[in-house]
Amino acid sequence: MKHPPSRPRRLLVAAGAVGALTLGALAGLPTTNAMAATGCSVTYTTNSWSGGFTASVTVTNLGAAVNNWTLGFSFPDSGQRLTQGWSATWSQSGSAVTAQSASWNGALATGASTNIGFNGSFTGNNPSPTSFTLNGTVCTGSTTTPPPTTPPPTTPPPTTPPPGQTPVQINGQLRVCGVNLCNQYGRPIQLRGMSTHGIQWFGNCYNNASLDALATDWRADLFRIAMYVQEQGYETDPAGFTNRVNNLVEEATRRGMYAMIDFHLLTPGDPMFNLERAKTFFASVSARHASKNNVIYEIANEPNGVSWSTIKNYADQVIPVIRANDPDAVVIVGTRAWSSLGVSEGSNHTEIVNNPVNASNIMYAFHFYAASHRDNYRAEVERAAARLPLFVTEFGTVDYTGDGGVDLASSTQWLDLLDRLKIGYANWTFSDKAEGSAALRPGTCNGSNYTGTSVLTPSGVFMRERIRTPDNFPTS
Ligand code: IDC
Repeated sequence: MKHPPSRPRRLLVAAGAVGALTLGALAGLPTTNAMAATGCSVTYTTNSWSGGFTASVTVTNLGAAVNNWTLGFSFPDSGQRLTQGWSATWSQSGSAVTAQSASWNGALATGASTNIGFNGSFTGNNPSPTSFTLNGTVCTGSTTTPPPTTPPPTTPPPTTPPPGQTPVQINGQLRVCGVNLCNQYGRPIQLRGMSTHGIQWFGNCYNNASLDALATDWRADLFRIAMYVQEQGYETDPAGFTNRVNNLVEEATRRGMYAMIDFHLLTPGDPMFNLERAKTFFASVSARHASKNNVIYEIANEPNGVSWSTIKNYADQVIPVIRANDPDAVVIVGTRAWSSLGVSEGSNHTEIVNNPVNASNIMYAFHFYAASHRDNYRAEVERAAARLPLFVTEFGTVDYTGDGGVDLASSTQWLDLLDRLKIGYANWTFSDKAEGSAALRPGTCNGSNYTGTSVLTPSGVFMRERIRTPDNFPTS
């Protein structure tokens, strides 16, 4: 359910260590008495802990289109320090902070936004800055009194799809109904989309141009955000990775896609190893996104080497943490043996049927790699789908290493089966890694074009073709 806009703010305040400040029209502040019109608005949000904080800064260009930009502001407290920034070149001199655009987010059309961020430290208080400049212009957020020389606002930015047309606008808050995923009209739907690669390695692949292409050229319904826990992931910088995930959820939301937050545990395969991290992470992201209707929580990518009862024990402890903040969101639980419903370790779905997770509105994950997993896995999915709500939160068109050639025949059989059973899926990966499963050709993420097939690998061409066909979501 969508909640009134005031709700997240109250939740944020109740969470204690979180502050939010929005300047200009976005905050619903009166704009009629705004000063002379200027060309930008800035939203500055922080998550702080003892002595440290992460800031998320969204810059919106309300003036003429620019090809690069510099954001400026001053820390109000002398103890505030910038430690590490991303998505821009950050620097601090005295209390003055500047962020210069990166190559991929420098171009901002009129009305376009981009999100950047940094980690900081503080000694006294951690007040948010109250004034920002973009290319030297003070950002008042006003669009109500353009100077006479300013041309009238042009067409909306490409990131704002027509009302009523995005997957989220059509389907709204989702809910598990029997073995299906249902939309706001209580009708079963299938979501089709792409997974990121590890955001610690391929963060540069998720920018305005690539996400626009995913939403409008691929017409994806779903964007899965793979946040590895180990392998240079979350455990190395919990606040930083939480912030990056939050930013990507906001970007998916702006484009009307469902956002799946993947707690990408893999090695070690025992989810209990990461139980406390999972609780901390999901408490934070579920508070932040409680008021949204498009967020799906995937709490354990691929448990392996552990029994189903251990996975269930983990799920029974993590799910209540999410529910406390976001009671109506769908949660997806990984299954035994790399989310194979147990098959890859000689078991099957009946262990789940006999001992289900103690929660409603949940689904179970199934993963496959088409060149490695064939008929016996498909048969098991067909049997399981009659009894359990399933979501294919990750699959590859290649073998289980994530590399090798596309197995077109097996991939087609798999997707035909998922279509028939209305099982949602996310393909591994929307990235330009030099491996068979990556949809983008190596080097694509250094550029600014992500549309069409010339930037795609064979896997990407196949997946785009499958994903961009009309959804025909039921609307009554
Ligand atoms: C693989 C990536 C590869 C990376 C490796 C590191 O494709 O580039 O070096 O992870 O962990 C999964 C996992 C997923 C794997 C993928 C392919 O969820 O993290 O990605 N895979 O091996 N399960 C089955 C296959």
